[in-house]
Amino acid sequence: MVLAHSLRDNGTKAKLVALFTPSTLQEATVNELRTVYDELVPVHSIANSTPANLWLMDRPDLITTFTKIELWRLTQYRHIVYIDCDVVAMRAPDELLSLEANFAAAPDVGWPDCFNSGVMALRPNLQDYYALKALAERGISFDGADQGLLNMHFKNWHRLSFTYNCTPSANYQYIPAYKHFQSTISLIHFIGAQKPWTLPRQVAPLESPYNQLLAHWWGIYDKHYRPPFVSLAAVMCLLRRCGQAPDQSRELAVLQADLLYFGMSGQSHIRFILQMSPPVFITKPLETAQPR
Ligand SMILES: [Mn+2]
Repeated sequence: MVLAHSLRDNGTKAKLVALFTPSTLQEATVNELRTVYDELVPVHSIANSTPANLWLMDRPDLITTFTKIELWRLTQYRHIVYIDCDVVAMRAPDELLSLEANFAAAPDVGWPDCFNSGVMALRPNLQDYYALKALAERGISFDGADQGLLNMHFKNWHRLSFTYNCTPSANYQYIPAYKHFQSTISLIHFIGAQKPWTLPRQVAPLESPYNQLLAHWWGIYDKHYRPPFVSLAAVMCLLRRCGQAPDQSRELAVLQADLLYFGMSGQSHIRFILQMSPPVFITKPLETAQPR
């Protein structure tokens, strides 16, 4: 959602399409996607049935990333600029849609002879699709995920500038280069197991490039999804009123309070506050209190 908003806020003229796996998403989530994407394309999830190499990276969570192969089957599109959902746009990279190359990507910061598969400009075709599918079925991928597999297939890739897939969350950072090229960055990619939505809005030190980019991601989220400011006092008031409500309504009140105060990512925060200071919740309710 943040990715789509960041592209639109930066004036993209491209049609925005989201790939999704119906088996793993709730209908409400799919409907939410519909509000920002022009088109949704359901795809089957493709798991790696021999995932041993994933453990080399300690990333068993990447087990179904072979699903990206489905991109090459979408021959209804001539060009696709694929962008991972953990990317945020600083400007719209529309020019990538008119590249001559069959396949283009930016170097991976951990091994720059390989490309990072979080941003790819490609032309769907069944030849590549079946070749990639065959590799996937045999579990051929040096890292057990899509990136290893795709790098084994596309050996002569057209190199895109790192500004199209800048990865500030990597362990190694070349800060002087970041400062030098900062104004030309198109896409920021939050690689690794930690994602902006699992991290707080503000992380110290605030001036570090990574933490500023994290705050930028949250800025877009808040601009589009955080309701107008609600004070913590108002939230606590709401919780107090539900103090003696039946369990189910209490649960609802906690979620409602989370949503009001923290936005969608804050669900654990209110729960944490309640665990730390249960009196807030046990306070004798007003006689007239109605569960909300
Ligand atoms: Mn990614």
